[in-house]
Amino acid sequence: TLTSLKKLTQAYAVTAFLALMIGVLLGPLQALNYGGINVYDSPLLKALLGSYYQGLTLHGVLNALVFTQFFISGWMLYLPVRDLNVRPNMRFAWFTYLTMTAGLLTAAVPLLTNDATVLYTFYPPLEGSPVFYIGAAVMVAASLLVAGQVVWLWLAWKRAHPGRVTPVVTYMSVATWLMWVVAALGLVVEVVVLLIPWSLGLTRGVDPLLARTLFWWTGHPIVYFWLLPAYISWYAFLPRQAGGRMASEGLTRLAFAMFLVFSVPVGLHHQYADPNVQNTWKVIHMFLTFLVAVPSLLTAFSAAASLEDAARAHGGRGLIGWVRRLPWGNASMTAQVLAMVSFIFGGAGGIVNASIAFSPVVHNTAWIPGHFHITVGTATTLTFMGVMFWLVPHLTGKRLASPRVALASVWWWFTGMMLLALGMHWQGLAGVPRRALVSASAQQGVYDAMHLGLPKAITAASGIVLFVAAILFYAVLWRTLLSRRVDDPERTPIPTSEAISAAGETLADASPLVRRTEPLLALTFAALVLVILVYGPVIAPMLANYQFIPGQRLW
Ligand code: HAS
Repeated sequence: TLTSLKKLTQAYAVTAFLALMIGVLLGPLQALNYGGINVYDSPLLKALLGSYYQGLTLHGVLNALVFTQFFISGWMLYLPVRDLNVRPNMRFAWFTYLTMTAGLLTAAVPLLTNDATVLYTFYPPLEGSPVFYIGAAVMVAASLLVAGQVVWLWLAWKRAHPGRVTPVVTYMSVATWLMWVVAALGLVVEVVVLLIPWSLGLTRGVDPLLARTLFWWTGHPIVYFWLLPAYISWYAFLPRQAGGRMASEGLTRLAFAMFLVFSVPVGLHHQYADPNVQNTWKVIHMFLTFLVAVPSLLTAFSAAASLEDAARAHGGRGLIGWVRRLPWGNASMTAQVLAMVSFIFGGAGGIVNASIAFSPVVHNTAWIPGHFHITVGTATTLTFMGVMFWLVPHLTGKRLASPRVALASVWWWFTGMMLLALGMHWQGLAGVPRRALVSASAQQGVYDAMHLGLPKAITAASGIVLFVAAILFYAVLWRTLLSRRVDDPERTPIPTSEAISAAGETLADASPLVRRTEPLLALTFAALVLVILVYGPVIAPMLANYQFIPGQRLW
């Protein structure tokens, strides 16, 4: 079973990183566009891509949706199974992987033929081929099957171990999967009930406002579905990699319990500009958004505490001088710490976005892609890149090829993303829109008149820096994967950390915090109730006023 499980995890991870590789190659085209250089008009790209929007759709779907979902599904099945030492039904697990891959291949056809150029948000009335929506639905359904399998295994473990505290890695994984189940409901209803019948021509039209609302029901918590698997690494594995211990198991559990309850009822912060939604509800979603930032602030505290603990244990001194004593030669640790550093800015920007008073300044401008490249592009992606440096040797028994190149690749990635964020936030504040071919000659004059030479140059340069980072990273990854097996894979163990403040084995001995956060199913129920309370009054009038708007095509 273990060999099969490792192969499955490898299959998920390799599929994810293949998707990212294609998506990342399209990235510099976007960055150059915001640098005022339109490479989409070059003969080669004209032959390959239907338009800027097709390139942008592929970039967003592959990086944000496909890469994340495949990596996370493998990662968050593998970790709890190893943590609990249970035997999953491997046939079912492989079936799920194959279903997800079938969904991906199905959705890929219209994406590649320019029949689903609807961007990764697929807002109606922009209309794509039904094949795209069906493929996407199958992919999401497969992720829910993984969720079901993990929750099932955890419940079986609980039955077999009454009175025991769920081990912390499993706790974090199950909480994330349960959050995703509540979160995915919006997207499932949008795609299955609204978009698929509409794109098949079975309904007269679709209501864009209702569809967007259901989309953001899932669309905001999906960012925590991308972030929390990285947090699992920051909490459970990074401390050991840095030579130290997790700060507090209780605090870790509290953070994940809060994410489970508060991640979903916040989606209206993406819709402040939408008409026909009462301001009261927008403001309520805003306050709940501020609340869901709290577990990230707890994480910032815990992560910094465990890094400081590690560095001081190795002779680190001074208020911030201890930082030098972290093992900066370790590419896996470095990737994750750099991901955290960038996330300080990404998180702060998120709080600006969420503030209803600031939102009109930044909404739909280049600021927003600036924000999400130092969240999903680093906190998530750079962390997963760092994880791969130990996960691949652990799964395969192969040694990491060229650790120095691996180290260089993560510094290049971090630098590229920080430059991109700087250039894009700057341009956004000046009013440059997002999702637009700003380098097209018709609009060029407007942006030239804005004297944005420096931020444009920074953005264009970031695309090149990220391109180099990707070449370095993939050279290491493919060389490692294609090398020969030299070790027993278990010689590279999962770097599970001990905790300074552990939870204890039994619920009877555990602290009140650990005991109260243990019932994850009850917390899921609370999350559902909260979602119904804050979405019910928003969605009910939309249903009563359902509008049939015909589809439009962008390409
Ligand atoms: Fe966001 C838009 C608000 C987090 C991703 N976001 C987006 C979009 C994406 C995205 C993809 O309220 C674009 C969607 C689209 O296409 O339209 N976001 C937030 C808020 C947070 C947040 C409040 N976002 C994320 C994360 C993402 C992500 C995480 C991906 C993984 N976002 C928004 C809003 C919009 C938005 C509005 C809509 C904008 C609009 O107008 O359209 C919060 O969760 C952030 C909390 C985070 C923190 C930071 C904690 C810091 C940590 C690091 C500590 C560092 C250490 C390092 C310890 C408070 C944990 C120590 C260093 C040493 C060297 C020792």
